[in-house]
Amino acid sequence: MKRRRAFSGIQPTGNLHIGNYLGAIRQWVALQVEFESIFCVVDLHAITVPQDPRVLKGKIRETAGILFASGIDPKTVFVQSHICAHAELAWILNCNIPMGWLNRMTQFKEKSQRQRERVMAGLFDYPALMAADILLYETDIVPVGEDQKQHVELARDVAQVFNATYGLTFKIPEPLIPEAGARIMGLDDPGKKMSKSEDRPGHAIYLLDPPDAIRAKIMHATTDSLRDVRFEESRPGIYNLLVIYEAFSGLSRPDIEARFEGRGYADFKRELAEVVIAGLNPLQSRYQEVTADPAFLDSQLAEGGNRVRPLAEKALRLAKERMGLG
Ligand code: ATP
Ligand code: LTN
Repeated sequence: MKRRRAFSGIQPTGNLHIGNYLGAIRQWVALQVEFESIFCVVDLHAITVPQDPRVLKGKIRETAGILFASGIDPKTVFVQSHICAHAELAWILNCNIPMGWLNRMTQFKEKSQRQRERVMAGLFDYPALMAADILLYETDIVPVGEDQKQHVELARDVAQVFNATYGLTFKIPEPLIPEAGARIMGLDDPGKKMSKSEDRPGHAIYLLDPPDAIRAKIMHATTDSLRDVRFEESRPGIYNLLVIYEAFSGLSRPDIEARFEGRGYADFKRELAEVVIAGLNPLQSRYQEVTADPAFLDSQLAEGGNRVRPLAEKALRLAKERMGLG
């Protein structure tokens, strides 16, 4: 029987952090067994906000290297801009997405506030390109963190409207959100999600952070003035740290609370740092190996693109035909 297909994407911007790992990458690794998987380094999404061209190229390799080092099969990874069909289908979908849908996207609202006067049309249109990514591959499931659910829903909506208007063309995808780690918050501000675009030093734990940096960041993480180590959402700082502990240790919430009964925050934070360091250790040591030869890494990405291009081209051809183009 044909395996169902999983598709997801990650932007080659900033430094990947434990939110990206727990909310997305780790889940992708596990899903490879059950699903035929395709993962995309979405460089066209990255340029929806200004990027330094000299940095972007290196970030594409770094992102791919982290995926490979985490246990993603290199054969299933490609770079978005290597396949023209993404931009082309995005344009076609653009002409089928009402402005009102895009106006409701919370990510746009947040990011456009940060960019102020430099908000480009591409940032507003970001969900159309993401819908194209997903719909080009007859995707069944889209494993993402909580923050991307709204975008996956927009992809479903546009696929449904397109199918109803022009005849069956696209498969309708489902989002898949992990149970633990779907939304890791900033260490310095547990009211905001941990994000690559925030560059304050104590905000995020990066996947390539050395052990001492991880210890320092966790010891300085914002908590409250209480003492007991318990999962209570009304105490966002300690709650976020506990969620991180839960995700890396695999222990249940009652077991974690029992373990730290009467021990206080400092003790808990020390132990959390060691759990995170140990959890990232295999990834960090493999990263050096898989990125040692950049030319080889580039060739793996080119091959990844060659493998999936026929699928994308077939889906694009059908969409164009349905609309009476060309
Ligand atoms: P940016 O802040 O620049 O938008 P990002 O940190 O959100 O970047 P992306 O490349 O947009 O990173 O996201 C890659 C994947 O990581 C997505 O599936 C996203 O849902 C997930 N993700 C991002 N941040 C978090 C977080 N704080 N907690 C859990 N999952 C996250
Ligand atoms: N918007 C996503 C990245 C992304 C994506 C996709 C995820 C681009 N295309 C297709 C899933 C499917 C993000 O910012 N994390």
